[in-house]
Amino acid sequence: MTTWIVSDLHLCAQRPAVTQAFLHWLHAEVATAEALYILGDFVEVWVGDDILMDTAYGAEFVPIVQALRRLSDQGVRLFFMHGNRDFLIGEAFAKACGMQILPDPTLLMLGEKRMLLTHGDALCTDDVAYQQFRAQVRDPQWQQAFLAQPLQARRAFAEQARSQSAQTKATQTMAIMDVNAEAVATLLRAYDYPDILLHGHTHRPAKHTARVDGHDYERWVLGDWHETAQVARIDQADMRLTTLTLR
Ligand code: LP5
Ligand code: MN
Repeated sequence: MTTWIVSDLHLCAQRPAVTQAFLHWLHAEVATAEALYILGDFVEVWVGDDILMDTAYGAEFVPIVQALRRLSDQGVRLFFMHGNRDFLIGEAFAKACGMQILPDPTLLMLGEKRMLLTHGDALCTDDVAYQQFRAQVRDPQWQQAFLAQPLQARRAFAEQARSQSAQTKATQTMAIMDVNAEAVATLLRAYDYPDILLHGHTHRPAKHTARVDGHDYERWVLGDWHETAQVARIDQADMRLTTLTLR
């Protein structure tokens, strides 16, 4: 049976074709799979699970929740890890979808192989402004205070954060916004040198091979979802990056 690992779908009402393609793919491929791992930035922006109750803003998520829930009820195991856009996805949303929230990072055993899964943003340590922002918004107290604000106010903050982020990114080099080699090495050491490190976030799909402390490893980078999506497909010993065509 197949295990799928995807990342960075950035689902939103502004790009209905991607949501449609995702729903179609769930039905066509994931329904017969063993498991699906979504490694963050599943949605473009998430400001709290109560958005599901909002008739105006929650509507776009209803078919997504229903489709995931159907798969979960049929026995497909669904896992979710937070990204930098949807770190506020909580247990209520996860439960509605039938997904289990995983810590970042999470080690996955695939037969003989050990694969470490992460969103990838924590590895971009050269991006100092982002790491400061991350430390703030991942703080449980900050999240509690943020979630206590009215939905409209949270949406407005998120919009400001998005436009500030776009401005900041325009002034930064690609190198600063990529993973830092020493951060990768530190993570691999901490997990006793997994065979594969798999992440998204940078939207630079690739398979890198490298070596740390004398241990060979592969770093698989998943892509974001547009006309195509680079995802990981695992069928027992056969583990590969593959491209989905999203129509
Ligand atoms: O997301 P992307 O691809 O644009 O860039 C990321 C980093 N930026 C972010 C910020 C998110 O995009 C913001 C949206 C998250 C919404 C979540 C809920 C609401 C939270 C509300 C917070 C107040 O993740 C970007 C990296 C880039 O990846 C590459 O790795 O460089 O990081 C930055 O741009 C760093 C900036 O300094 C982040 C600035 C956000 C500032 C928020 C303050 C606005 C609130 C104003 C209140 C008066
Ligand atoms: Mn991301």
